[in-house]
Amino acid sequence: IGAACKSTPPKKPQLSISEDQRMEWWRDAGFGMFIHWGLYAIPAGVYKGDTVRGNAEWIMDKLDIPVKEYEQFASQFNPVKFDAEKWVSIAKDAGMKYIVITSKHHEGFCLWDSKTTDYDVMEASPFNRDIIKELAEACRREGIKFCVYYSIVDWHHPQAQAPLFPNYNAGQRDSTVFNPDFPKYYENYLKPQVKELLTEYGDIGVVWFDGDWIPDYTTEMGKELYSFIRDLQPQTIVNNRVDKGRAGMSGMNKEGVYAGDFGTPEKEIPDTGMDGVDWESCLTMNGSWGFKSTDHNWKSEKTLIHNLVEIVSKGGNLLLNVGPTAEGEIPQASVERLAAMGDWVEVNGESIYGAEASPFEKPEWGRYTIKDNVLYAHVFDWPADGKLALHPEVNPGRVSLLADESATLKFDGANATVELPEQAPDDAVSVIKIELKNAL
Ligand code: FHN
Repeated sequence: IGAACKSTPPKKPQLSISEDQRMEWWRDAGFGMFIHWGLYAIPAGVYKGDTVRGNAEWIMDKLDIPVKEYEQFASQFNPVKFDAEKWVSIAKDAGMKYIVITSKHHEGFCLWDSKTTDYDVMEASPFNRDIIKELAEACRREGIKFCVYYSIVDWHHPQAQAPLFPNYNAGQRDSTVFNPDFPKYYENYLKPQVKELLTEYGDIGVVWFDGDWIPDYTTEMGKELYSFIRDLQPQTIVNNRVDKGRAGMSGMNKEGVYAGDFGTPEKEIPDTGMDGVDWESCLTMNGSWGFKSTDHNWKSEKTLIHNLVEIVSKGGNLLLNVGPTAEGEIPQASVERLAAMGDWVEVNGESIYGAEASPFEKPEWGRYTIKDNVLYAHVFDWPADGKLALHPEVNPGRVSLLADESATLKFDGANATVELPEQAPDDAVSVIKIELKNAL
């Protein structure tokens, strides 16, 4: 009989993977790039002579720009200098292992070709290129995990708007305002968009939700969305802002049962680590997530390296932000700092990747990390007397300076002190590798 009967291939069983298996690459990665990019890069914090206070990506809300007026930026969005390969190599050279890009921020403009809306880079802008697709492919070519940020808040969609301010999104700031149509937005717009991102762009490392604070979004939706993603890509990690557990900018969950795989401290580093809790501090290099033309208050590379070491020494990850310009370039000030971080990580990365918090209190002169029974002493400030007093429980074998193996370090076992090389190195952070005789 004609064509052979086509048997439908057996449905691939969804691999049920454990949480530890799912989190393994992320726990080892330690360091990722956050990218805040959207129409807000065009005003870059300034509109009709007014400069937005704080984050530039909030300009639509903070300067009360009506939806119809803000939409005009879409026709101006033409980042001709966007080069996904270049962005990925900047991240990779910095020692970053994953990239999280704002696929859709609160403004509602989608950086991918969505079938749910024309308010996206393919339909509404002259750029007409699928940015999410290009970045995902560049990440895969370079072995960097591709991840997406997705905003639950949507200042452009009428069913996600606060009804008291039909043309403004200012109502989003009023946490008592409810939009009766929000469940329709959630079911018919938000979920289909998340499904597009999880089914049309290959493996997604992390879905980084944001906008969890709006009253219309419920914990029932959050838990359902988490399971929805788990079904689409069992290996994908989801942050805690998918649900309603986050206790403010500290980023950790309050008491209760909430969905999400890791906590999200924002623009801050927790005082201490938390045993058994996965968390990631997201930090900016200046004061704004989105590109802000007037904000030149850049953190030094030394501060950024200290931030990375501090976070890893407490068992967390650092998600460090860049805000590309409307032309599609990562600001030079960010590029320079990331290159300097990369130089440091190239020499000292073994004390960061896969390293964990040590059982010791942080010493005055710096921070400890630990991995495979090796203690890494990160020296922020060299003591004047050249003697690093180590924790009395430290019982090392060999000690060496990661940056300069030739430097002689004397170890006085009795007092657990490491003597420094004659000339203290001028690295932002020097790392002493202390091989421990006994497992801690
Ligand atoms: O409102 C957003 C803000 O624009 C930015 O995206 C940060 C990044 O974590 N999250 C929200 C503020 O908490």
